[in-house]
Amino acid sequence: MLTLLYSKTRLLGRGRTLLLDQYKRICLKMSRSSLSGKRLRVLVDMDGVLADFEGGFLKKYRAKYPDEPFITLEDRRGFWVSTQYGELRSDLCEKAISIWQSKDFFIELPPLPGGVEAVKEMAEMDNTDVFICTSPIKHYKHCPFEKYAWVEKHFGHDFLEQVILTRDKTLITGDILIDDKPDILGVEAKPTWEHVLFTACHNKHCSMSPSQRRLLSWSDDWRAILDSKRQ
Ligand code: DGP
Ligand code: MG
Repeated sequence: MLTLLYSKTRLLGRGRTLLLDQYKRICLKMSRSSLSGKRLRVLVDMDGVLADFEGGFLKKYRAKYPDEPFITLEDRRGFWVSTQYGELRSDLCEKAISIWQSKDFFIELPPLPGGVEAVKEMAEMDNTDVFICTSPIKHYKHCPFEKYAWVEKHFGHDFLEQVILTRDKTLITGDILIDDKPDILGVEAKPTWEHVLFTACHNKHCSMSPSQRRLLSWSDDWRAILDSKRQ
């Protein structure tokens, strides 16, 4: 297959060698997976798992609206920040939304402790593929660009290959999805992955089904969770 690609690329001219690099990388990945049997595919969420969405939001909200009431991280309940702010006072819902729709919100989110290091370690593990699987907000002016920029900033340019932007994570196949959203729903009723709930200020009080597992933080034993899924 590679020989074919080489000759095809020569015909296409030198300017296409970048394409060849891309093909080579894909072929290498394909041959690695067929030679070594089943590889573990780990999907890792970004906001609330790798990037501190809640802390970043509160800091910018308080800076922009210093005279308005706010909700401490201790008092956060429910996944949707805007819903809880709207319950506090109806106009605060829009004010909350204005924070994450602003330029530089996503790129400036601080990393959560240990997350970047853990994902880099996972990516180096034998028979393991790791992808950052994140849902962009529908106000797309800044968010998708800044999510890529965040990954490049903290993981380096090559890791952009591992980014999956989707509003529906049930469509993505994988063995594990580490995510702070308690209910991950979409068009696929039976996703292939096991959802491991990453503990966050908004979900720590949530009750869970006995079979569901949590990762309390990146200091928790994520390696054991990965190992439990290996054949
Ligand atoms: P994810 O972490 O991939 O599940 O992405 C969820 C996104 O939704 C993340 O950017 C945080 C954002 N988010 C949190 N609260 C709200 C909210 O109340 N409204 C909207 N539109 N987005 C929110
Ligand atoms: Mg999240």
